Amino acid sequence: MKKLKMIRNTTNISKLQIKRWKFSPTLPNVFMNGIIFTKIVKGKSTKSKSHQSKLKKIFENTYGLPEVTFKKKANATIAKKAIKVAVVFSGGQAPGGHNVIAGIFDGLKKVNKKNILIGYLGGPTGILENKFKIISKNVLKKYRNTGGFDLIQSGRAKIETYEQFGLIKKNFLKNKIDALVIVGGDDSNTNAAMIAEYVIKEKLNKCIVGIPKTIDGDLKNKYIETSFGFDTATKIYSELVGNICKDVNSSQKHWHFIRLMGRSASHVALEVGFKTQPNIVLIGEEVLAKNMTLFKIIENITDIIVKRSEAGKDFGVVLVPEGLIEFIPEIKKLTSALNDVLHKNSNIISKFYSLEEKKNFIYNKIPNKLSDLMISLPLNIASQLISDRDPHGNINVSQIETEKLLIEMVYRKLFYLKKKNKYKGKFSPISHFFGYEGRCGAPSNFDANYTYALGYSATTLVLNKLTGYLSYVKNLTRPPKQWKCGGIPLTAMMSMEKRNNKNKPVIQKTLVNLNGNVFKKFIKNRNKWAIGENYISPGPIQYFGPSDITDITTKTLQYECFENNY
Ligand code: FBP
Repeated sequence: MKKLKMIRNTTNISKLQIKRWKFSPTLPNVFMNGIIFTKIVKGKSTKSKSHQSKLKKIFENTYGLPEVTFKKKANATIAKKAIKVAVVFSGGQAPGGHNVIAGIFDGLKKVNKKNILIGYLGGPTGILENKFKIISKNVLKKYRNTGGFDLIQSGRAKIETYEQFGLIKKNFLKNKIDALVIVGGDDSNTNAAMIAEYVIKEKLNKCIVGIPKTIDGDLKNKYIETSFGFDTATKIYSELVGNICKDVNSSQKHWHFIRLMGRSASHVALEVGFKTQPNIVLIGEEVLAKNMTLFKIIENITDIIVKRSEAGKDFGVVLVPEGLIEFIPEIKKLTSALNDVLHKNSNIISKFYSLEEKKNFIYNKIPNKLSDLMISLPLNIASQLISDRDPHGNINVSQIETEKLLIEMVYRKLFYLKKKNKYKGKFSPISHFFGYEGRCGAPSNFDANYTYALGYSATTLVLNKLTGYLSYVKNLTRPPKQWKCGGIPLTAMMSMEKRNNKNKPVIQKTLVNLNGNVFKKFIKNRNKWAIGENYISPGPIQYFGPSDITDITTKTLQYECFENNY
């Protein structure tokens, strides 16, 4: 009877999920047995890479704090007074989020059973609207090691107005919150830095810490080796791309143009490129550095298509990073002009009923050269470029079908070459976009362990009242027990950027380093990949089995670790 009830309760749950609930993440030695035996070692004071004096003025209380590392000590940290901690997800989903919560929860409970964890619902809006859920052992049970952010959801609200800070203060006091952990990418951790500065200024005695999340892999620097979610998401995309490579090599009749998520940096495309070895991998950062026009990109792609066709191969696979569009010099100028017009005229534009009205208004407000470019673009792309920006002022690149733009332009170019008798092949393109498919996947062993450790590390920062820090876990290419944990001041990673037409402090994204190991390795291989069929099909993520297939992390991290001597 008991068994029957259990089966009934789990009819919408896969067997894999049930097995994964039982996976017990391995903690770094500093948190052995789940107990926080840590001593805080403070390093030298930090400074931002750029805009030091401006940032110092904005972050009077949190600028220049020292890096902190955790060392093991003989006695466990014991907190006599119970505390109440809140956690919030902010921005796009990334595999492993639930384990961050599990790490914070378990860390808190080990220190004092009476500690409470609540989760704000729907992202930062939940803090403003005071919508939350109490995280209990029972609630959490079914979310351990699972993908998604569905336990408390997420959102992209930007925290910047006086009224918003007032609401945060009110709700913190009302709920007697001692600390807030913000799990997010560059924009969300910028929110964390602003709130941290505010709570100190207001003498609220609250602790604010951040956790580095984003599948894009661009929240990394000398302190943060990778953001969580990148490992799992790129493994999922690699499986899909690898399958397409197999398919294309079997039917030998299509060109697949596959756009991969990553709103700015091309880390995802590069990683998937290494794992699957397709014929072409476009890298946005290279396009920018070489000032490559759209025309030039199309020429490069068609050169390869023609060469392969001459060898009797009218098929291939092209990877397109979604952020590419904003790296193309003329489109970069165009989007920047559009951002200004959209921001300055948001009230008027919101009243337009039709897309045509919106377009006419906008085209008249940008320089002639740019409106000519806009008119030359395929209609769907032009409309996507003028769609609403996110609350942080970013263009929603996930909605721009760059792969279709490339297909159309390549098609035009091949048509022209055919007329000139320079191309005799058959171009049969198929477009794909892999983005949302990877963001909520069940976390790989790496991400499950990493996020759990990040949660523990955040709890340690909270217990030590280290406000304005980002939790970190390093040494990630070694086994989890050897990982090192600590915190880095959020302000050390900031710079000033133009957003919504104003200069604002933001956490700096790290783009693909064209002088780094990862890109150099790619350059060495890409000509071979272009002409041959060196395709790899890595298959699905493995959760059980030998450690060399279940626990290996990304090529990016392995190459970077070699380069930086981690
Ligand atoms: P974060 O930077 O918030 O982690 O989000 C990354 C991302 O997955 C991008 O790759 C993508 O462009 C964007 O989110 C899509 O966002 P949305 O979920 O709002 O469509």
